[in-house]
Amino acid sequence: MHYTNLQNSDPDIYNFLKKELQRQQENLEMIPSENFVSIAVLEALGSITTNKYSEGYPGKRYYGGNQYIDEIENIAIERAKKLFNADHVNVQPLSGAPANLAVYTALLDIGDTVLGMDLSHGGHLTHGHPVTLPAKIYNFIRYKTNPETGLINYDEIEKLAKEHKPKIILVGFSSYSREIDYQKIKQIADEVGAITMADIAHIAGLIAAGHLNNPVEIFDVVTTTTHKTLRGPRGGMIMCREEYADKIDKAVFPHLQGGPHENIIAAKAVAFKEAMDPSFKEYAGQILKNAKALEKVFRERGFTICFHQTDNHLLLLDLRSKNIDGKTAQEILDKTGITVNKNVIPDDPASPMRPSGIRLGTPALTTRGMKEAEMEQIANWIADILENPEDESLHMKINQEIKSLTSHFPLYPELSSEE
Ligand code: DSN
Repeated sequence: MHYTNLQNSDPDIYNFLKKELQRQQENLEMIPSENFVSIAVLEALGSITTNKYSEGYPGKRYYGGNQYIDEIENIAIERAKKLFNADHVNVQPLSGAPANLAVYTALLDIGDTVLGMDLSHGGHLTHGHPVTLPAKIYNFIRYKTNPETGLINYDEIEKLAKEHKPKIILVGFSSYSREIDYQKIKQIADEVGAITMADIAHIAGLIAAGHLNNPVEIFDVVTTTTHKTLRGPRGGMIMCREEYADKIDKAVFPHLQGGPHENIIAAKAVAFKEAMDPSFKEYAGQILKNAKALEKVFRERGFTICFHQTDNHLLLLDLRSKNIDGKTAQEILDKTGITVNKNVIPDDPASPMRPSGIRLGTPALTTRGMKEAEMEQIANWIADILENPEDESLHMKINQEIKSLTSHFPLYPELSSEE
């Protein structure tokens, strides 16, 4: 691995970075929130901008020496505005959870009500799960999906909105695989005078590429992470209408955060430029085709697909019909070289530590260049493994086949060396 200075100064960390690189290269990464950034993004992340403090915003910093940092942050903001057609963008949130907290801090008073999706139906911890701080500060009411249609229960949202008069109606999910009707939510919100908020962390890249509906043009506030399908560095971002800009900016700094991480902001700018390239539209389209290819095989092999189908980059499988739990499935797949995550299914009767499902997605494998044929092969391997959880010789055989497949889709060859 070409990190010669690190190799000399800190062999412990170097060795684990080398092992992690090999793990990423040899395994099939199918956690839908993960991806592989470009070398250019890695270079910006590892750049000298990490040395600089820059509390404040471009043109209004508290410390001197920020003339170039201002340029970098302004480029990131302008690119994000163009990419999503946003009025105002704050690129400083450290990640998705801080971005969501900043929106709540900016727009809610203590005790105010938010209508958000139930976690087991695809919602996110930061959307008011009882174990989180926002749930102690605000009043979260949860809606669910409709088992008949597999879709968000829009009728339930309307009923709950009329009953509870929320200050915010929140959509955006981490294991929901269907498209979202933002216009319908906006209409309901307008009827009860609620602010509309979307968390597009999982699907931001698919939206930026024009493949999924864009809530930024319809909603008041939209948060996202910049990794996942957007394929940038780990980080967060908030987009909003101009009328909320001042409140949002003040909530991010100084209410919640101190100095922004400008190396990450530089890397966000690089990733946004990459996402504007026509090749990114093609990449995002292939993510969708690959998810459909997985869905086809899992359906043929008798797996239960939560929410009936996928319209995006992920699939949530209910494993109960295969008599295996999500934790065991994750562990066996991990040993075989396929990385997925155990996940609760809607109204899961099992515990979150041993839930009934697994969640898997295609962004990372698509970055490696894999297409429908590879997805079909991989879905069949997963089905073979989960239908034969005790068959270790089968697992070993598949592991060899996975190593052979991944060797044909090189990852970070620039970082590998022959030592
Ligand atoms: N950890 C991210 C995910 O996997 O969906 C978001 O919390």
